[in-house]
Amino acid sequence: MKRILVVNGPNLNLLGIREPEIYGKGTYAELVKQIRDHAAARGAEAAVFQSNHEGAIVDRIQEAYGAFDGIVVNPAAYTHTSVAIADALKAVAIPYVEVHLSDIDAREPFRKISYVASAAAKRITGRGFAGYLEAIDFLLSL
Ligand code: CA2
Repeated sequence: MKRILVVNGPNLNLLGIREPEIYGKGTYAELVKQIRDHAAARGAEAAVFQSNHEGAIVDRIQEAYGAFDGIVVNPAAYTHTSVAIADALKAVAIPYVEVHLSDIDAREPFRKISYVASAAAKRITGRGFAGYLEAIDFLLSL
């Protein structure tokens, strides 16, 4: 059975609480359920992780080495700042998809910079929760 790790960065645990016009109305718990159900329907397994701490995200990515077939990552604000998360993703050499709920290229200029983009197998932005499910399908097709 293929295993997919989904990694979510800071504040995504607050989904559904504020800014529904940018991030949608769904809660974080609903996102996790959709991801798990989607993977299971395709005969795969998804492990979902969220942290507000950069080092904890680096640790989780390192632990994925040899244990997962693909990673779906939304580093949230760390997308635009973290060389450490980008390095960890490169180090484990597991194919990964960069996902963002919003269209980061259509927002503030600082959101156009992504440290994880260059080594990503695919980038999906502005598709809301569906972006995570499309990312899983892409990774399972590899
Ligand atoms: O669009 C995305 O998925 C982002 O990765 C979300 C990050 C943002 O910093 C990135 O530029 C784009 C922020 C997630 C914050 O989530 C919230 C949830 C509820 C209320 C407020 C923010």
